[in-house]
Amino acid sequence: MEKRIIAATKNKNKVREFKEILPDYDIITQEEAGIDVDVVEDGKTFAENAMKKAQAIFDMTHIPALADDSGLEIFALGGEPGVYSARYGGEGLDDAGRTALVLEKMKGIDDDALRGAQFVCAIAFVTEDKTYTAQGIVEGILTHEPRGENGFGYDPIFYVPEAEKTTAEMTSAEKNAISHRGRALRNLAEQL
Ligand code: ITT
Repeated sequence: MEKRIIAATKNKNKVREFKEILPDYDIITQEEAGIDVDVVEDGKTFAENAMKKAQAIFDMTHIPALADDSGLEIFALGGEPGVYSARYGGEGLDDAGRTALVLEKMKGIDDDALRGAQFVCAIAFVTEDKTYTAQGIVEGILTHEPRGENGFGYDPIFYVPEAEKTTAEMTSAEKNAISHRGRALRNLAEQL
């Protein structure tokens, strides 16, 4: 199978992790392919949104297109922010603002047993003759304050008990070994 893939994402951190997790593939960015589109993410599920992104970029390029729709589901908040993870609290917030908002919403919920959350990653890979899907999940506990400088998004507040670290305190190799994205992409690789 052709090893060249286009990453159907505008998130540079996702592209970096795609390359780390799938070193055998030649992964190019939308920027490198000269594409600047914002695919409307109006699906109700991660899987639906991943499919929309991969299909749209494949249709424009005819290069096998890999999309990731992912996010943080907090059990005590009924699964919020979920598919809205990237825009939680509105467009004006950055990663630090969104993690602060999560910590604010979790104020008063002090027992770790009630601070459970999961990162979910849905992958869609659209090629000329076949479409593949995969999903990965990692469970953790929300911290009370940000910890660690690595990763992106909600990593500084996502503590993984088995590792005794937040995903922002892990090296990228450590994170990829247990992460929702690592699990989903390794599952995809097995299908290819
Ligand atoms: P694209 O749609 O262009 O791929 P995006 O950042 O908007 O980029 P999503 O809609 O899938 O992507 O939103 C995912 C958000 O969930 C992301 O912006 C982070 O806030 C959060 N997230 C996903 N994976 C994460 C990870 O590994 N570590 C920390 N936060 C993560």
